[in-house]
Amino acid sequence: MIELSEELLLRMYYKMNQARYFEEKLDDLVSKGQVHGTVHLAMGQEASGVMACLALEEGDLVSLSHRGHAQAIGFGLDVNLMMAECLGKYTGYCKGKGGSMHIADVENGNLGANGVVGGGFNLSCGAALTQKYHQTGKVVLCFAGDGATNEGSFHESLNLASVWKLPVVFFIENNQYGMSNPIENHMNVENISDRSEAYNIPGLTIDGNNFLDVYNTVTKALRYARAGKGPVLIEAKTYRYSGHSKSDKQVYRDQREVQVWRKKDPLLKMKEYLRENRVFTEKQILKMEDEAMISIEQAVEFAKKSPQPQLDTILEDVYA
Ligand SMILES: Cc1ncc(C[n+]2csc(CCOP(=O)(O)OP(=O)(O)O)c2C)c(N)n1
Repeated sequence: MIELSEELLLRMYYKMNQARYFEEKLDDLVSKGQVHGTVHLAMGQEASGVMACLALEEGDLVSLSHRGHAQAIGFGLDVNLMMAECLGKYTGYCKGKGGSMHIADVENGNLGANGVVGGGFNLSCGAALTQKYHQTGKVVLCFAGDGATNEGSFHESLNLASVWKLPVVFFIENNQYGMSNPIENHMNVENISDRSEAYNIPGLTIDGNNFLDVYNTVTKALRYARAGKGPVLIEAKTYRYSGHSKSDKQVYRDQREVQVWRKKDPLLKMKEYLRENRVFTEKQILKMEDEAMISIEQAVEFAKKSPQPQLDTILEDVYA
């Protein structure tokens, strides 16, 4: 059993709430036409995205999926700069050129969210090879969705990561759908973690809505990879409440299914845990929720007040 300090539990609950409020606000801004380009919301997946990142050590690296806001918040990105990026402002992480799907901060170890499904696998292997070559003792945490594990890049990356014993943890958020396609229509395995067998690496399936399961499993997997034993594949079973992206009318699923998963909401589950274990008083819980909400309101203010990129910056940071 991994010890959780009060300080860590506080950070966990605060960040899960920040992730939820961030996307609620973003969803609202999308509906008002204030966000250009698409966004992929991860409401319902907060325990996976946030907790996996909170298990990292200083200096570890991440590669985020296209559904990466909760992951980025867990990794410690500044919500002001994230919101500004989503609104296409010059103060954003990529000076407004990337938008929601390309939030990156390479200097600080965030190799970036990725619009290419499966694009993070080989990128993570490259970064992990660098860590191994330079003996940094750092690990790469690679996020992707269930659909991405049908891409060739997933299989090529697991193969090479296994052969070279690379310090990388592949963390798959199985939210049951690839766009409108339910998982049973696009793969014939019960658990995505079964795919690890083909590459002779450990594979684990966990409840992605249970913050403790996610945190404990990723912590152990990172230790394993850090010890030079090679990669680990983790599948976190979870669910997204929103549509695939902003244009999705969700005709492919029954809203009753969404309601079933809402009863297993990761934030509610964590709140129950805090109450049952009397870690914080009701007042302290409410205070954390309020502070998280205020931080997001401030992020929206910051983003709205920020300048648009100037036309003469259009070729800045363009490599090809
Ligand atoms: C290489 C590539 N193929 C197709 C797409 C279009 N696309 C965007 S998201 C997506 C579904 C991905 O599903 P999954 O990996 O399960 O992630 P989720 O969206 O469920 O989080 C697809 C096919 C893309 N962006 N990149």
